[in-house]
Amino acid sequence: HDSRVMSAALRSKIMSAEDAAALVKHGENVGMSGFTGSGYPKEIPLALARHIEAAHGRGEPFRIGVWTGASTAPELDGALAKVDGIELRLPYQSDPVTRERINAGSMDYIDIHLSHVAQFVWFGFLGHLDVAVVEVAAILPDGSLVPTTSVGNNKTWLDRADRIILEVNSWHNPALQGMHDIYYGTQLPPYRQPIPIVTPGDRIGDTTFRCDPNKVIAVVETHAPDRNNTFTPPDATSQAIAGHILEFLGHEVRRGRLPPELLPLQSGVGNVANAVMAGLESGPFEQLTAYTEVLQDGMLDLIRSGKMTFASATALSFSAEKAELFNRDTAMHKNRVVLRPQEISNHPEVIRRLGVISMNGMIEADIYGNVNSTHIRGSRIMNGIGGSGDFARNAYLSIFMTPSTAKNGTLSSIVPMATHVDHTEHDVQILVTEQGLADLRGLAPRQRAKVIIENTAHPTFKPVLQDYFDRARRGSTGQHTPHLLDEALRAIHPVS
Ligand code: 0RQ
Repeated sequence: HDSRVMSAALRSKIMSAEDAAALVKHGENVGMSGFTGSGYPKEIPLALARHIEAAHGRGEPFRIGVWTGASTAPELDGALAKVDGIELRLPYQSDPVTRERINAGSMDYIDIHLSHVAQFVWFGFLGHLDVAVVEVAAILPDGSLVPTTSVGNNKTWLDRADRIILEVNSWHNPALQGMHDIYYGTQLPPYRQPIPIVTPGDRIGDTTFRCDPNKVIAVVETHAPDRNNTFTPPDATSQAIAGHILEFLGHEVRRGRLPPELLPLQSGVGNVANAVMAGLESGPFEQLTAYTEVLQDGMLDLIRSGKMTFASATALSFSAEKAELFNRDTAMHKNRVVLRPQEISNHPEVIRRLGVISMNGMIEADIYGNVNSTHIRGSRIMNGIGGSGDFARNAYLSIFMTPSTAKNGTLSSIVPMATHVDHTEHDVQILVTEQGLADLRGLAPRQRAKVIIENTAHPTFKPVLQDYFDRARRGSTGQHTPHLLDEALRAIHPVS
């Protein structure tokens, strides 16, 4: 695979993953590539985990700060968490072992809006970045780097880290070169300029990463596929949620509030989001575009069928099958797909300008429309806020969706008061469950409660929620957002 390392200077730095990992020291902050199971380093984190385990075996301390784009894979988060090698993790994660450590209180976790991470590093808010470990598809003769299936925060890691370790993964199709758009125009306040993106397909940057060869301390060659997501075929609940959203979008077109080709779509991760994409496949809308964070299977299908003309994202997040397909047909897809740094894919300015239609999953919403995306019972982290806040506040339409119940119907996803709020009532316009859709635009809090309970709550929880609201109307001191604080956070139970 030598041909992927085309810079003679960097070819001399090729070594084993074991030797490269030994260059990372206890207490360092490490910026790793990786975003939803794509583009993460495949071998160095595993080798590092072995070094850490050996150090712990000798009674030596060895823990590092792990900064990424978003979630990664068992070979990165899972392996390092398992050996208790992570002191602090940021931003988004979804690994079960990592989650356990965080919730046990033995790992610190900072849950940051994905668009904020890079600028916080530049501002100096997060401390010093010691090492960057970044997967690339090739090192070009001039030392610039061809990104792989995610861009995430890699530009910032490469610019800011003292030392750089590169994994050159020859599994990726070399035709990836040219698909990325790495913006180098970001300045620090007060010198910032507008981000000149006015349609999802606009290119404003370089196709490769710039990289100071003097900072590169190791190059490791690998050949391994991304660890991708599995999607279950849309079930009845996901299909019902998707159906309500598609009907609503059609209604908005008929009312003249959306153009027939809609506006650029953003869709979150998971099966419900994928079901919405599948619904669009058979729906009436043509010439669709996306300005989103991750490209899932459903969106690739829309691109391949011609329903979607262009998609901008920061990562590909495909099933194994679709990843193989994209890797095979990269040359064909690269005119319709662009991957950008996450500070640009999720940039509030661009999202607001384009008028993005944002659709994200949630854990629960309360009867006034405050949304919890991250916590179980106010204290246990699930994954993190991801990009949902970047999009929700700035979108043309901000939609949140969930099945109306969780844990086999024993818990309601609509509650009197959310135990943790990621998206306030001010950022939430539409709530959808399989029961129906609550359009909250232009409604005052008491009106919102009526529509949310009526349209989105499961029938077995509706009477409990209605009873709470009725009593709050009588007993609450304030009647703007009526609440009974001594019982607002209590778990509610279904009525059979
Ligand atoms: O737990 O796995 O232990 O059974 O939460 O729930 O139903 O599988 O739903 O995969 O769509 O995830 C909000 C977590 C939804 C996700 C969230 C439990 C449930 C299960 C997962 P188990 P489901 P999904 C941009 C958008 C934040 C980031 C974001 C998320 C687990 O969408 O992380 O939006 N969002 N990014 O049982 C108790 C409830 C529950 C509940 C669900 N009401 N009470 N438990 N669960 N509802 C893209 C990116 O940022 C990458």
